[in-house]
Amino acid sequence: MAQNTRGTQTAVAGWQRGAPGASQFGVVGLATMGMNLARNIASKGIPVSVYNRTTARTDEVIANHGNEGPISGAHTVEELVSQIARPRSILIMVKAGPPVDETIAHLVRHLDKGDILIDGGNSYFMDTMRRGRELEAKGMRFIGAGISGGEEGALLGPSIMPGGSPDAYQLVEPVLTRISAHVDGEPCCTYIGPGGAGHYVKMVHNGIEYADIQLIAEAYDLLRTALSLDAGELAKIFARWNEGDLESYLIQITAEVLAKHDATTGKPLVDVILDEAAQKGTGKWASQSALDLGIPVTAITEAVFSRFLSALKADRQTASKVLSGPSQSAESDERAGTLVDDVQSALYASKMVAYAQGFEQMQAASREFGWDLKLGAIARIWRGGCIIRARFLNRITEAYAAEPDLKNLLLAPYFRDAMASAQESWRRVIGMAVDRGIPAPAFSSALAYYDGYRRERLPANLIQGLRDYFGAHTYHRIDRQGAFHTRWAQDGQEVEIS
Ligand code: NBP
Repeated sequence: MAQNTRGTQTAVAGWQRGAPGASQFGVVGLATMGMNLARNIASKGIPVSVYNRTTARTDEVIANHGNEGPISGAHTVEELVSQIARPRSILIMVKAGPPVDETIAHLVRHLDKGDILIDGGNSYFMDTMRRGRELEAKGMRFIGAGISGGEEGALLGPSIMPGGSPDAYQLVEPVLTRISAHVDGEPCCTYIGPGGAGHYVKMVHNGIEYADIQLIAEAYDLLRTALSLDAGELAKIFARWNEGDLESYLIQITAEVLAKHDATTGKPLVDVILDEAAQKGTGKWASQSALDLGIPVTAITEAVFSRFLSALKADRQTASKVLSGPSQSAESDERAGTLVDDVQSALYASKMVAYAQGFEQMQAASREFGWDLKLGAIARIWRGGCIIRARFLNRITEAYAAEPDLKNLLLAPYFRDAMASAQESWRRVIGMAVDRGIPAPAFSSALAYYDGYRRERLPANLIQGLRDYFGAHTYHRIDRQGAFHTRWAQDGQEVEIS
């Protein structure tokens, strides 16, 4: 008998630590994520063998957590492989990039045909497609699984987005669904699609997470700057927002971060944190892929650009002494009274745009790569475990359930109506930000997207005219089929090209 993480006893008939074939699962890479996923698996009574390149880390994990459930440590890959029952299922949780290839190459030498490797890190989806092809050629099966939820999610139940070999998924599904988060009795794990589909969806999840975080930061900055609210007052506002439509993990932790005081200075911790945001690249990949697909994911891309701008701290310090802005004046009492509610509405509307764009990107990728992504099911598995989990995701699931081929979420009745009721506030907030010189790039670009998307006629007619003038790129007419060119600088005559 062993104690699992929830303190209940785990009985595994006949399980013997380290015995050949005694484990149902393997985990390679025991940093934060791998260790906690292995503990999660063991806490469900599923025997798991673990291995880490630096063996001291394996020993440390077994010493600290070996009594939580059936976990065996292995000091070599050979030892790990020998401990796992066939066909073997091994989850790789090492740093994304070359370490994944090195780990696969090392493992493959000791595996048999039919064994299953699962890469649960934040791998680039094109790498996942390549690895799947290479492993399949060797008779092995590969799953690229996006896993979201950070340290706590990995331990208590993440959102899992597995893609790749469907028959391999059937074999590992019982374990993956068991360790995932559950909402309304449903697991936050479902088969996403072939090839790199799982990692693609995780990449877009992270892109939406970037946008969501940027929007929250802009809401904080707008209220802080315009109303001179301190961190404690802002914490209360975010806590209140978390009781309405905005209810989500990110809004909840925003309230907690704002309420925290620094032990050294006694000031709100947020006020002593440097204003330079780092990134690991998944938001940038999401933007790059959207550019390749021709899908305007402006909120995600603005969030990535905003992190770049934040990183130019020294340049901003110089510019702050050189460049002028509007004269700052306190908000009138009248405007201040409604500003908090207006920012709440603007945040919700901008967030709806960010999600609509992310889902449109997944729809385009699904077409491009032949993945047949089920967008409603993706929203369903994001309701729990992951960083962007939110009440609002139920609305997305419902929208796709009502209309699986929905072109854009904003067209679904709930979103259409919510945008209509938020837009006056949204416009007031952006007007105020512009008047006062407060940067709100994600709020503003989301509104510009909304206004562009709902316009039947955009000024691209003039763009086409200009392109035709300087480059003879031709244009289409609204009243006739075919491509046309005007000899602008010659006789001014229009000619039909095809
Ligand atoms: P890290 O991304 O920090 O990677 C550390 C692990 O990679 C250690 O086990 C390390 O072994 C191993 N490793 C490295 Br580095 N190079 C290796 C190599 N050449 N061969 C074998 N092992 C190697 O770990 P993490 O933060 O737990 O994240 C794991 C994956 O999950 C990453 O892809 C990450 O992006 C993703 N992810 C992380 C989070 C999060 O909240 N941290 C959330 C969601 C997804 P060593 O001990 O011997 O150096």
